[in-house]
Amino acid sequence: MSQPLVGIIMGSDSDWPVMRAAAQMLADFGIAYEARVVSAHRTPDLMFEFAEQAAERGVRVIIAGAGGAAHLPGMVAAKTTLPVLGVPVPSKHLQGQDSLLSIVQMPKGIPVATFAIGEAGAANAGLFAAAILATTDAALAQKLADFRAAQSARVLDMTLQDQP
Ligand code: RP5
Repeated sequence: MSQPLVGIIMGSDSDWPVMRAAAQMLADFGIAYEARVVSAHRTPDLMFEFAEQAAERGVRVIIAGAGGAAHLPGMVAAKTTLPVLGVPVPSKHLQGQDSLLSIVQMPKGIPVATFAIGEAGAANAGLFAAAILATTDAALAQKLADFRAAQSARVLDMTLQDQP
């Protein structure tokens, strides 16, 4: 794959089944991405290295997913001015509400765009990354418009069976 424009990172390989939805969306739009495990608390030096080097490597948007005390998106955002999109991964005991609150409650000054818990959030983060890149890519903007039109057409075609 060519030079990644989007960096997808996650705290553990156990996050991948959720974060894969972001990768799928980017792949569907033909956007070059990279996906890797970078843990805030298990590999903090790697996290800083990734965040510090992402922009100079050509990455334009970072999607960061984590579960539990999910500080990865915020810590990465602290080390780069690239847009960071945070995805709360469902956790075992609190179903991702801990992840959501950890990611969304960033103090003033370091923003993280926070998405829904789970696969919908990961997919939307992929779409949002596409929207950011589309601001300077007319062909990608057209793909996004086509995606929306196809989605609307599917809803307009919906029929409800077995109505009493
Ligand atoms: C977080 O801890 C990860 O993002 C993951 O959601 C969670 C559990 O990690 P594992 O114990 O499955 O590696 O750092």
